Amino acid sequence: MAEFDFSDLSDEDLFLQMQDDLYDGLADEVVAGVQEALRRGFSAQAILDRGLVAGMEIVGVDFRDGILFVPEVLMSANAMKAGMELLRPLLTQTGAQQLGKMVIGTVKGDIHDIGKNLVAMMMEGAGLEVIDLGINVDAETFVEAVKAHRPEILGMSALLTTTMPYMKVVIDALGEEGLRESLFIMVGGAPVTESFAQEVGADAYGRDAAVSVEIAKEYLLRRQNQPT
Ligand code: B1M
Repeated sequence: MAEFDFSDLSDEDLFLQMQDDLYDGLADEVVAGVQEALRRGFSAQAILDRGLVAGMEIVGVDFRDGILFVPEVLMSANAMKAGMELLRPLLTQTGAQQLGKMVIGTVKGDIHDIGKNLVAMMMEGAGLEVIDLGINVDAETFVEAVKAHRPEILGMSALLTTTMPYMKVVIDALGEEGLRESLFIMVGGAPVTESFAQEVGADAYGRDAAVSVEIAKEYLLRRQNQPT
């Protein structure tokens, strides 16, 4: 376990320490930092924004610049996931009635799942049942999941410029199976943009997890209020 005493730190230093520990891939320390922030009454969203996501942004920059390499980034990712696990109950707990169902996955060729997991957790928290297909999901698996679960919403995540075009492959495959029209398709991930979402024929672009939840809720409420 972490031996560092987090309780001595100011709030600002606590979050800076969390970012440092995430950068260094120290899962136990990240967990201890998150616990301390929760003890101080910070919301899950604040801990994500000021600690975990902020830390991962620094990792991303140094990864891009060749200062960090895959094994180190993997350790940071694991530390982030450990911190997120503590936030999971807060993010997924919902007093809301079941709003609808969503199938989500990271597209084929892509193994990045932190953002997708965050979106899934926050969707659950908003009252959606989420079927998470995981990473490296091919079009056939998306199609089969839509047939099996009949969700109102399908979400796709991609973090690589080389994998984001696969979103169109999935949307086309759903069209060929006659499943496209009944679905609201949302896409997201760091390289995805509003115009890319339109290009591939998605219904919405989710800039981040919070925005994605708002878009999904708005769509489901609109749908419920539509005369049948
Ligand atoms: Co990767 N990686 N990586 N990586 N990695 C990026 C994406 C990169 C931008 C880093 C860089 O160069 N700066 C770069 C991509 C460059 C590009 O394509 N233009 C890159 C690269 C190159 C690679 C490899 C090719 C490296 C290599 O092998 N040489 C390799 C590819 C592996 C593969 O997928 N085939 C690789 C591997 C890895 C690790 C395995 C080490 C690890 C992933 C671990 C894991 O996910 N379990 C990793 C990581 C951690 C990153 C960075 C550093 C962080 C990603 C992350 O988790 N961010 C990333 C740098 C960056 O993105 N700036 C990078 C935190 C997360 C909360 O944000 O995922 O953006 P994000 O999710 C947000 C929104 O985007 C949105 O909401 C989320 C929450 O707010 N969102 C959605 C995401 N999905 C959504 C779906 C929706 C809606 C919203 O649907 C409805």
